[in-house]
Amino acid sequence: MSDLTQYDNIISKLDETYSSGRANGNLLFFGSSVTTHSDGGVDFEIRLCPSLSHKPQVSKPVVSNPDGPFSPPYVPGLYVDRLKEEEEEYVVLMNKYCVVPNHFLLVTKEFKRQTAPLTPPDLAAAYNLMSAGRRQGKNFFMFYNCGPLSGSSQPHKHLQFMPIPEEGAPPIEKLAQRQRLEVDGKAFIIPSLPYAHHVFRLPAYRSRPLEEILDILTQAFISLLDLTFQLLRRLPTLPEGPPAYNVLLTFDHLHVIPRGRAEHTLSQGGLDVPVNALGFAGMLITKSEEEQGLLIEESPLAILGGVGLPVAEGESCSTVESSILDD
Ligand code: B4P
Repeated sequence: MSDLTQYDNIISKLDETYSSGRANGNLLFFGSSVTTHSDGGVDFEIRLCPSLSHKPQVSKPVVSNPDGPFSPPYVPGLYVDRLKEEEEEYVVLMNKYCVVPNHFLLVTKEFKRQTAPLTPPDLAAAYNLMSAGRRQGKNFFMFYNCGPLSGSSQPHKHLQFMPIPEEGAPPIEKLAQRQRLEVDGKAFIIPSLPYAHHVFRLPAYRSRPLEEILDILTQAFISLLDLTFQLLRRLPTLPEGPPAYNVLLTFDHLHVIPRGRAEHTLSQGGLDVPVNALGFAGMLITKSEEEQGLLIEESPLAILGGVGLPVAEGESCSTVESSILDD
């Protein structure tokens, strides 16, 4: 059993690190406003963030740290703490370019690639951070952008944690919660979503010993990844580069969404809309009112369909995998 107090310590340091990071100029906050737009049963959160157009391009070389911002020396104002899960060491950093306060990152201490799948320690650390948040009345979900086509921009492995209101859930997660499953312990798809995806319903928070839940989470990830690769193998042409997919983790579900493209080109105006895992949580971001209008006109679900992969034939039913849960 890993040391859970390290997770509590990290969560309790977030507010202060966020405030001091902003005050000393190491953490840049971009103000935004949110509109809800319903599309195909999903209440999409469309965030308008004009100041994001002034954000520097992360592809530019960082003079202060040639190994990248997620390797030492860390910017002191963004560094929260380190932690260890099994044999894996991590650091927790505040997101430098923050749209939602307290958005933070879990970064591998040694350089690992962002094209690598999540490991059992990655998943355990994510679940433990979310649980520590819950113990302190702070709700987070985790997202992971795997591979260049998934919307990632940093090559060093990092999982991201997005705050959400207590009792709240990202819009597509709410749709997953509404699915009535005939059996537990099987991957399922949400029939109304027009892109390939697989979801696994996790045992309720604290309904089983932590070790058991973490084991189920690992088995669920392996099972969803296997389904993703089966789907990729059936495609007539593989998307370019290493396999790309997004992962979302809440207390109730694990979602894996394979990607075919990093951006969707809007049919009106030809603008390219980049989409990361947050898009598949039902949260899209735009930098201008014009872009926001065009995005809504195009339909958020069509945009997700444009950057995802087609649903495999025969996967229209809601459960798709053999059981991994012991009764
Ligand atoms: P990636 O996995 O590589 O990519 P990303 O989340 O899509 O963010 P990207 O970097 O492409 O930024 P974008 O303009 O799309 O994650 C890298 C993460 O590291 C990001 O969170 C990034 O901000 C952060 N980062 C980069 N350099 C850093 C440094 N030196 N130190 C610490 N952290 C660093 O989006 C800009 C911001 O808006 C991002 O924070 C993104 O997560 C957020 N965002 C995007 N869509 C959103 C939505 N729908 N709602 C709320 N926020 C949203």
